[in-house]
Amino acid sequence: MKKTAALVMALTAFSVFLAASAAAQPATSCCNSPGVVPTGQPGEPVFQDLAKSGKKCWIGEVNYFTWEFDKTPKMGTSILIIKLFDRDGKRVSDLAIIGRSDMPSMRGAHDSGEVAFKNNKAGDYLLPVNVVMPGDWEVRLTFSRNGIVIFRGRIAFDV
Ligand SMILES: [Cu+2]
Repeated sequence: MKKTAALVMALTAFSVFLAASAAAQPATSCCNSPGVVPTGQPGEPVFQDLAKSGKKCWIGEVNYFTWEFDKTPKMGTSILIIKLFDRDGKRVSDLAIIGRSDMPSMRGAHDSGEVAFKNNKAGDYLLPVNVVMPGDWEVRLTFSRNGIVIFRGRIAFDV
């Protein structure tokens, strides 16, 4: 009986201690929990949707380009071809272009990573795109001059 009473008293004292220490916590300690922080990375670059295949896509007022696939994309490898021009319509190849393909609906599942386009003799920029599953696909394009990104665009297509 005595033992029980002592235990009850000890528990009561402990509860009071817990309540006191909880009250002593700063009121702001609840904030900054991961759930409160907005998801998505701040400053994530925006890739604007490009004009249709064969249409002029302007990069500022200095260059424009057109894009096309060597064939309608289907399962397997298609080649994405970009032709770059100066403002007067003369073919140029003085920009670096990087492509990255993936399926938007399952981002990361088939991410190609950033792959540099390669120039052929005519100055076309070429990128093999590996379509490994039917569905929605995209290629994100990044254009750079002397290491500085000057344009980002996105091609979306279904297979
Ligand atoms: Cu997929």
